[in-house]
Amino acid sequence: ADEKKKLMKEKLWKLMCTYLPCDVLSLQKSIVQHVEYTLARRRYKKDKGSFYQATAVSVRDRLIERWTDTQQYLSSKDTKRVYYLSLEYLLGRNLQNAMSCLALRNRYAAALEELGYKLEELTEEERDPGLGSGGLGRLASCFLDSLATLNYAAWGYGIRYKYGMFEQRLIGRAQAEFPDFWLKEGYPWEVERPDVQYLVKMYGQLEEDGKDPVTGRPRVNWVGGEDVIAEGFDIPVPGFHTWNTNNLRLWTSKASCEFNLGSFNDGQYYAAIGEKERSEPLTSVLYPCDNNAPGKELRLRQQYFYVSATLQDILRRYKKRPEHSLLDLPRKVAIQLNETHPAIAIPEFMRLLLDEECLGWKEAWHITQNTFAYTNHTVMPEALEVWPLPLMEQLLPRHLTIIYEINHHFLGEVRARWPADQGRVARMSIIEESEPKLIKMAHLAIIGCHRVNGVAQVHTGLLCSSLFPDFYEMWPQKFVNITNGVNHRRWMLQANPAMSAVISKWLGTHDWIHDLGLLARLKDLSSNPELQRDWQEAKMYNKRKLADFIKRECGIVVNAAAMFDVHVKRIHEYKRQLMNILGVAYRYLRILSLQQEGNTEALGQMVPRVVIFAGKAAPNYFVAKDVIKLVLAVAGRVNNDARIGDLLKVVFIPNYNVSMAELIIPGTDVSQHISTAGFEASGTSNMKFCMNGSLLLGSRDGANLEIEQSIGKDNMFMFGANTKEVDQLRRTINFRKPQMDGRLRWVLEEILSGRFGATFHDLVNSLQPGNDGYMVGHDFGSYLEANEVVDSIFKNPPAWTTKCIDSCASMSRFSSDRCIREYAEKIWQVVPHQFKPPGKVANVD
Ligand code: RUG
Repeated sequence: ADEKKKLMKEKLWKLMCTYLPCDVLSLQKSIVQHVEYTLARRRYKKDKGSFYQATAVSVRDRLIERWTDTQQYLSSKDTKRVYYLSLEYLLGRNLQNAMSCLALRNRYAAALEELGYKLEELTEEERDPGLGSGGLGRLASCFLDSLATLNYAAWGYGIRYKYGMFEQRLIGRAQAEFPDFWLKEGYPWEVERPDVQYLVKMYGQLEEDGKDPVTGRPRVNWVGGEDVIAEGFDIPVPGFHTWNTNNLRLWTSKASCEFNLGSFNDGQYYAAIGEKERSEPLTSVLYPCDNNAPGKELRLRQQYFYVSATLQDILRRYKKRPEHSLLDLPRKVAIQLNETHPAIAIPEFMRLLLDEECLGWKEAWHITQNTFAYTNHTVMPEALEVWPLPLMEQLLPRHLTIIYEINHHFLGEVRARWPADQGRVARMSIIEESEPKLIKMAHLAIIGCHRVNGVAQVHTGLLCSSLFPDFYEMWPQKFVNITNGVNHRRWMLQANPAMSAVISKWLGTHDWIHDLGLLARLKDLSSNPELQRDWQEAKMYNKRKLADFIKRECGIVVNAAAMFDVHVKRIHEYKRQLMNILGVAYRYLRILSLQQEGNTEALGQMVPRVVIFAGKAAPNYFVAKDVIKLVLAVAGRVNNDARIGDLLKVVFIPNYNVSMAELIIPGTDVSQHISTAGFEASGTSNMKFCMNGSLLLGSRDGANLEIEQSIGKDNMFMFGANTKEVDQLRRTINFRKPQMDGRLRWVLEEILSGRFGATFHDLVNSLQPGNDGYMVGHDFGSYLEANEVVDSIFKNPPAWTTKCIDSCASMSRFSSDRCIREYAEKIWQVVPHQFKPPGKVANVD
């Protein structure tokens, strides 16, 4: 019997160690088999949707081999692991990315071609999982890609929202929101893990239960309440041209009535079903706010649910090795909190260590502080999360007692260091003594973590000087800056194959894909007319693609020879789309007035522009929705005015998302990043545009400043007040009544006169001196002047192209690879571990 068992084991081992073949015929077989057997569809029926799904599953099969190998290897090495906790991920489409990572893109394209499908067309079948609302979620996805590519042992954890970021449609010249049920056709990249389930408890009461015999601490039992089950879904995250494949685990909520069979047997069948109904919506919907805390009970429940499941999972994995002692955990585990959204992890981890693992307070606190780190992404007061204390008490009574205790110990330290400074104690407390009392999650995160980082130099500076100066004074070594970065493989190689081919041709190598520093060599060539011609052709190709898309989506015909001026991001007052559209209205009025004057010379000097907007406004953010209305109103007026012709067109593309960004960014000449200084923590699309040979029109804010340092002042169109000036202006906003720029006054009067349809009283009023907190009026003049400089240089294509090439060539610092290496070194203390596959695996693309 033993011999039989051994043979069986050997057989199984052999079979499981057989890697799937990747020649064209095998890929075809695998695709067709998935159409027939996995999807149960007729393979001879032409159906792009099925063939996309089957191709995706075929690619996923090949990812899974690498994924299990990687995980097994990392376990065997007992490496330190990084866990990235984010409530948002904007993954974008996966098919192209995964194929390029596996170096199988060309083979799949060939395989599909023979089956009658174009890979590019199948790619379009993939729906973006909109599991994030803006830059924060996209950053998290870029990080996951770089972590895998650089061979760091890292997992992402998040929520598998059933409804992602809402679908934006434009109805009656306004934004309308529709649910985004992104899972409608299923999601072929995920693997359900019914075997990975955890119970998460909420509500209930605390009962005192004597003293712990070991630690001597009073023991409390958290009883009653509701249990919800968290079930994991895994998405493999491939590295580029490495076998290493990491994991993104997303949690979905399930009712725990499977555990309450008693209810059924008690005749409470309907009550049990009711419980199921109540638990499932927990992970239904993503709150679509960006830089704004929704403050809803459901949001806190989502945060806790996901954090609790994640930490249970991390501890279970850690404890699998008997030699692992909890005291050593920070040597093996680093947990990064992406914003304060998962900050409830601090008291939850303490609870698990104190109540489940029976550690003493000191040990538990030491482990927690040395394991966690926190990234802050905003200084905006409305985005800093606070939770009403009564809500915390009701939902998470045990956590509230732990928060009290953390605060008690912490304030003790503050008092010891600054005796008799009661003001400081009140400022630094986790609890705001308001009515109702509030729990400040940022304070909790700073106290509970060993590192706090901002996401651009100016932003980190503000954290230390304005937002958390007391904490900075207490723990200066805790605060570090790590400027954001983006995954250039997605944003250049995948999104812009035309420009990437030009780069590879002129560098004579593809190696820049691994080492973006190599781009610097292009600087010596940037005025070479032949390189310029290749560059301009690639840009024109991308602009034509974008023009076709605009015609299809918006019914507006634009001239690809015009300057494509793009402003795409969440709609927010601080991002100042309003200033842009007022500038557009000014341009329109000026063209008309020049025409009236018969000033043909000035008209002849004007550069035709297509001004393109895209972005979503939070559904309850009425000012932002008004801005969209104004953009659409101006667009309606300008585009239908026969006198304007090609000189000006205004486009608002609905439902901006990652895959649309991949189309828009490469087709852009100039892009706008014009937030009020001191408000945009970093911005990351500025980096993507610059990498794609677009010049930036930017304010002195966030990462714009560092981009300017890297690419040179002459290559960037900067304007407006800097952070200090804005701060000063805002302090005196109620006393000063500055004269409004005459051009702005003209535009506002025209708007109020009904020239653009509705009169937009509220928006106009928000710009009156005293009300204009985002300094639109202050910066408007310098903004228009910067725009004139943009025009004048665009008229000189060689000068323009030199700037574009020079800028792109100077962007290596903004790769997420650099950024992740900094996190690894400054915060996580981890090194890469690359799995070497058995035998020789050639990169086949
Ligand atoms: O607004 C910030 C961006 O400036 C930044 O680039 C991005 C990634 O760091 O995060 C954005 N953000 C901040 N999104 N939500 C928040 C606060 O909840």
